[in-house]
Amino acid sequence: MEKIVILTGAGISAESGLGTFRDEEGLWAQHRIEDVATPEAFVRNPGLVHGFYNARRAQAVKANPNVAHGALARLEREFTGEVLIITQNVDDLHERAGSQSVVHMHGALNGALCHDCDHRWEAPLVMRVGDQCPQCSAQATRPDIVWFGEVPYGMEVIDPALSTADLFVSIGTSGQVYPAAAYAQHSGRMGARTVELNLEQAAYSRDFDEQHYGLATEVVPAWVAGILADRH
Ligand code: BV8
Repeated sequence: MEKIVILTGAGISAESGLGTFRDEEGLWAQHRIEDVATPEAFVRNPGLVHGFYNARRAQAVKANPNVAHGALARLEREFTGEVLIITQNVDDLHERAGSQSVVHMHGALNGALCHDCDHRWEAPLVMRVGDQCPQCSAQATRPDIVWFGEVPYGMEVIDPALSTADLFVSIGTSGQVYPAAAYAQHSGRMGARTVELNLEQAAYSRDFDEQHYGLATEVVPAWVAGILADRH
């Protein structure tokens, strides 16, 4: 059975109003990664880090999936083979668009974690320093996000999927964060055909067999329609 593995990044949620990271007005232009997206930053200034994720959580709750998220959910429904989405994004727009097979390799804004007892629960809209873990009552709660220097989630699903994919498609990512940035090369070496759907050429575009550039809301639905047409 044919298997399509899709990697998504901030670009697929850009037209839902959620900031990307490395575009000129992106999140990393407003905050230094070292100050808000590393474990050391959280130890140094947990209030600042909670504030950064509280703001993004509030924005994500107000955002709506766009037609690119919808097209991927359609692909999963109508494609005769298997579809897996590996997302670097921490919003839940893929799920709200109807996708069911989604791996959040960098965690999720709607997840909370206790760094004392490893308990996980649905994050409140606002997380504060001093909040108690519902399980062990320690004041040790953090966003369930994978920061730089931490091990991404879902590797036990991702690695086999990359090795068995027939088609690997990367959507709306600048390919600058590892290990995700190496996925196209890895799956291509294992025999997958690799496709890049992006706003413009990225640093790692040469890793792909095929590229389609433009807004995700235009390029992704068109690409999905092509895939489904070829298989009917
Ligand atoms: C790890 C947290 C070990 C949540 C994030 C030196 C060399 C190589 C690697 C390293 C190195 N030094 C350190 C590392 C490792 C490090 C790393 O890669 N650093 C980089 C900066 C060099 N990686 C790690 O630490 C990772 N962990 O390596 O552990 C390990 C490895 C393997 C196995 C076991 C253990 C952990 C990385 C996770 C960090 N957390 N996020 C959050 O705050 O969101 S990363 C952050 O960047 C987000 O998750 C984001 O998704 C991700 C990638 O960014 P993009 O999604 O690509 O977004 P970006 O803005 O960059 O690009 C947007 C794209 O969309 C652009 O192409 C743009 O053109 C396009 N676009 C814009 N608008 C549209 C559009 N496309 C279509 N339509 C539009 N409308």
